[in-house]
Amino acid sequence: MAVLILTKIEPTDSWFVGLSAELKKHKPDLDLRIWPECGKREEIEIVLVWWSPLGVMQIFPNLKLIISLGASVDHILIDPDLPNSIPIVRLVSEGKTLQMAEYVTLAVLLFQRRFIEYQALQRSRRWEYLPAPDASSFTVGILGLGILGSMVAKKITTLGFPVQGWSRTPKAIAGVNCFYGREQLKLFLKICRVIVCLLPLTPETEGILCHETFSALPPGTYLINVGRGQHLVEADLLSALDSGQIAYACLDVFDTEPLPKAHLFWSHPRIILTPHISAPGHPDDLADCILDTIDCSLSGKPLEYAIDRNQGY
Ligand code: NDP
Ligand code: OXD
Repeated sequence: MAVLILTKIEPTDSWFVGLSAELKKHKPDLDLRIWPECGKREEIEIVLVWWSPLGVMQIFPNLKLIISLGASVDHILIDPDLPNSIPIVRLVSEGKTLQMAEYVTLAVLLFQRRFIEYQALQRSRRWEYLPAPDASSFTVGILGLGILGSMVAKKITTLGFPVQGWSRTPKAIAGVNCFYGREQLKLFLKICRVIVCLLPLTPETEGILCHETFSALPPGTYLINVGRGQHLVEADLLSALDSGQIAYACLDVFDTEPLPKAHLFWSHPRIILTPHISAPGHPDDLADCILDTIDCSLSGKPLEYAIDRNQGY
């Protein structure tokens, strides 16, 4: 039984090198191969995927399990030749979840305590006081209350921010005002001072960060997008920043990654951006999760983070 890492990213990328080393360290007898050096195709039973070249997954006749090397699976489901009926499991680890909670908490605090404006003042050597709203009046709204959204909600409530969340199905989370479904979206947006996108990318959620959504927010709301670049209609964000409907945006994900050098977002004074690093996880922790999933699959146990292909996440 061989396991293949399948990605378009250079195999020399440090994240992949770190992960491969940890997998070998945790399980020295693992037959781990890295695309395109896959050896005999019929020996590959498990693929570890992050943006695979399209059409490749169908060439392994004995494939039994697809493991995403991220929390998301949109990069797998876009393959038109994806083999049917093979379970797809996403990568969920405590380390990744905590990193996401740290990232979003940091961005919320940067906005609430007006650090970006202070940075601009610093550049022009101006000593000025900017009043900051109390946390208790700064409602944080989280789109997506899954593994990541619910942990972010939990961490942020401990700092005294009112937190509300929106999901597809009803939820009950202590301390979080929960909304669900398209019918409740506008009601949810109405009092948010910050919105955080932690949705999976599906046909229902694509383009959700658009003019209509921004218009339902109070003027001067802050945006944090850590979901997917395709959730955001970029032109609508630029207009909302121009009009002040969105005050500032913190973006970690983009329609095209890496973000093209000429893109307007790089130098926009009211955008802070990071290169998809909010929650990469720790290689040893990720290797543990991957090997646990492989063990479960081989011993026929239920796969905890298997996705529902019909829902797309
Ligand atoms: P989960 O699958 O655990 O949670 C997804 C949440 O989104 C659920 O609450 C779900 O609702 C909700 N949702 C899905 N579709 C809709 C919809 N149509 N309307 C309203 N709510 C909806 O995912 P995770 O929390 O683990 O991850 C979320 C996303 O975060 C990933 O898919 C990925 O895109 C992004 N991510 C980004 C990273 C980065 O580095 N920037 C790192 C990791 C993840 P319900 O609970 O009702 O099913
Ligand atoms: C992702 C991840 O899905 O980094 O973006 O896990």
